[in-house]
Formats: sequence, structure tokens, C-alpha cells
Amino acid sequence: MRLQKLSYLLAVVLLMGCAAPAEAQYELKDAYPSVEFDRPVEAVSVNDGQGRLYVVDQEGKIFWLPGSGETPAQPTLYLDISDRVKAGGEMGLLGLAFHPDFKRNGYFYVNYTTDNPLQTRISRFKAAAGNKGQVDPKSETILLTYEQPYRNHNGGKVTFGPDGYLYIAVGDGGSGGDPQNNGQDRTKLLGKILRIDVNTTSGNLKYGIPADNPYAGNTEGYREEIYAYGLRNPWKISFDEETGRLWAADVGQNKIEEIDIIEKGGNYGWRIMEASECFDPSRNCDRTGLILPVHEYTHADGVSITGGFVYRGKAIPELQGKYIYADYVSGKVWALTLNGSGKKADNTLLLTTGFPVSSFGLDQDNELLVLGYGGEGKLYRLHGKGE
Ligand SMILES: [Ca+2]
Ligand SMILES: [Ca+2]
Repeated sequence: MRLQKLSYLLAVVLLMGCAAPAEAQYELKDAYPSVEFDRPVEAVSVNDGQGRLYVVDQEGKIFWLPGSGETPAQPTLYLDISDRVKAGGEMGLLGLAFHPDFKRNGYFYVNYTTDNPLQTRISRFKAAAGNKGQVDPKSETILLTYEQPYRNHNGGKVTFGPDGYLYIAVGDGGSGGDPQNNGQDRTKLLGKILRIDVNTTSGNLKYGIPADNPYAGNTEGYREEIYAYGLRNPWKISFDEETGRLWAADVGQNKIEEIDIIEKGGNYGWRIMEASECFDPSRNCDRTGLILPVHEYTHADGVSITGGFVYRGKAIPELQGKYIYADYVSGKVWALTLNGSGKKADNTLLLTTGFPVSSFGLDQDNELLVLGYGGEGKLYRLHGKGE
């Protein structure tokens, strides 16, 4: 009897293969047990000497939490622009980036949707000297607006690159199947990664066009802000601080979610392709010049990808250099590893959250935060089990 049981257990272990033990190695811990947000979509830190973590609530508010050591941590309202933000579904205050020289100039940049007309705005705000208390909502300077033909697919991330330029993730405008073919239309800003220089102005623009942007000075009518195109709804882009690589998670249409390494001037395929498959046309599409994802997964594993970061923290050494991302719907969190030539080497499931993952954040020490959305808007930390 005992032996039978043992061999049964052995058979179960063998059948389960390697996937189960990998998932069991990680868990999430509530980073701020006393703190809840309505709908957190960003958690951003800045080298402001104060160790603060800034959390964006989709409704149009930014809060900050004090650095470690100050407990219990309570969020302080930093900026409230809910009077001008149209929130709900995929709309709202969606992105926050601090100027690399924030400590000196107090500038930070946001991406939000507004209505009448339905638009996306990229705006700059200015924190008063010393960065104490609340930021004046009247300190807004609107840098860039673009029309949103539909309420969904607004992208939303803004982030500074190692080159000091501001990168903006822009969705294809929305609906389904990109009916206006915005992703491939380089006369439009929709369905693109944009790159602008916020430290200068150019003609009527409140920003500059970097001289080496792919369409700088073009005569074809292409938008000079474009850095890369052919994206559907990049829900989070991030730079790997160490390699300078720009990562994008692009939400799929009917079948496939994808991760891309964004190169200047690259065409990432949408709507000609959904990840590695033809989409429109559905067969024999022209793949010439299209850049395929470094990784993709089908709707067997999730329905809407949420991009994260290449882990450069210290707490979980074995995740060093791996891209951590999730699926919003399935709650699965994975680690993707590239090899020396930038191709996929491994993709490992770390855990399944049991709640929708809206985003990832980085604290002052480059440690990873997982943002829970829907029901309880919580911030979690990823831990190795027993750590
Ligand atoms: Ca839209
Ligand atoms: Ca693609």
C-alpha cells in the first residue's frame, strides 16, 4: 500500500513536469497594508532625495507615499486634475514621467484623456521649489494633443529614455481591427511610439523634434514625432537602464499578445499582422520589413498583456536582467529572458495573482511593485518564497 502510494506520487510529480515548482517559488506581499487606491495605473519613483513613490490613480490624481522607514505609510495627494480628465474603461490619467532634472526644475509629464472633444493630452506640470505639498493644477502646460476616434486603445505611458528624450506610447485610436489603419499611417500619431525633446521648442511646437528621429525633416507628410510604428495598444513601455533597450508590451486583437524590442524607425506590423500571424489581410500578408515580437502568447494564457520592467533590483538576484510582465486578465506574471543576440532564451511563469494586474512600478531601489486593479487597488511586492 505504501509503495503504491509512493509510486503514484512519483508519477504525479513526473507528469506535472517543471512548471509547477517554478510557480511555487514566488509570492506577493502587500507593500502598504494600510493603503488602498481606487484604480492605480502607475507607480513611479524619482531621484528627488526623498525616497517617495508616486502613484497615479486613473481618475486623475497623483499621490505620493513616503520612503521606507516611515510607517504607517499614508498617501498624500500631490496633484488633482480629475476636473479635466475623462476616466473610465481605458481612459483616464494613464502616465507619469519625471524630468531627468526634476530635482532642479520641478517638471513632470503626464498622459491623460479628456473629452469634448475626445483627445489625449501630453502635459507638463511644475512642482514648486522644494517639492513640498501639492502641485498647482494651474501649472499645466499642454505640450501635445491628438484626437481619439474611439474611447479604447489610448496607450498611455510616458517615459524618458537614456537620451533624455520623452517617449510616448500611443494606441491605434481604438475600436477593433484598427478600422482607420492608423498603425501603418505615418501621417498620424496613433499606433506609434513617439519621441520628443521637452527641453526645446520648434516652430509652433511646444517641444523639439530630435534631429535623428526617423522622419525628422521628411517631405512625405509623416509626423516627425514618430519613433516607431505599427503598434496596436502598447500598454506600458519601459527602458532597461543597463542595456538601454526599449521594451513594449502590445495588446493583441483576437488571439495573440506580444512583447517587442522597439528600434528606431521600426514597423511592428499592426494591422497587417497580429504578433506573428497575418491579420489584415488574414492570409498571405506582406511581411516585408515588419519586426516580429521577441515573445508572444495566445489567449490560452491571457487576454491583455501588461508590460513591466527588466528587473535591476537586488532583492531577487535570480531575476536580474529578466523582463517581468503580466496578463491583466489571467493574472499570470512571467519572467522573459533574452540571450546575447536579443532572442528569446526562456519564459517562466512566476505566479498567478488572482487579481487584474494594471501595471508594474519601480521604487527608489529599483525594486518591483505589482499594481492590483479592480476591487482592491493595492501595491504588492514580489518576493521569493521564504524571503
Ligand atoms: Ca482611443
Ligand atoms: Ca506586432
